Amino acid sequence: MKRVFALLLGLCLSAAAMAHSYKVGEINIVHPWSRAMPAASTTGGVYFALDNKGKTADRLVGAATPRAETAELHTHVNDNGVMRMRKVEGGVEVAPGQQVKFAPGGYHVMLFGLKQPLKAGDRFPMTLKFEKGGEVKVDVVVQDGADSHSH
Ligand SMILES: [Cu+2]
Repeated sequence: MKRVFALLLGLCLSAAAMAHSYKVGEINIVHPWSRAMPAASTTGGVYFALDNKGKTADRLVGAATPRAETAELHTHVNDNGVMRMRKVEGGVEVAPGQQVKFAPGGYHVMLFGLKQPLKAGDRFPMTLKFEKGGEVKVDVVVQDGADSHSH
């Protein structure tokens, strides 16, 4: 019985950790994920990689999710040795042949006013808006850390 449970757990974990990706215009959105947060937290971050395999640049200009009141594009800047978050004005460009990573400590989609805590194993929908490609709906997987999956 114990062994069956362990096996099922293993299957669930690998299904949740499996990389998923989406395409809009020239851009591939690889493995959107969010870090699990304590239940009291009302903010969170969403991360993914943007791959441009096409011949023209595109630009991520916005994000929205029913899971939070607002979603903003953020980056971290070094302000005299102190890392601070800053809202990205004008979007994030992805040049042809380039990959732009949204990851902890760098670019991220910041969620404010979470309507439900971010619990590991959850999934929630998010819409990403690109200047040329338009809008695409992705599923964000909530997980404990960046290293629980591989590409
Ligand atoms: Cu932020």
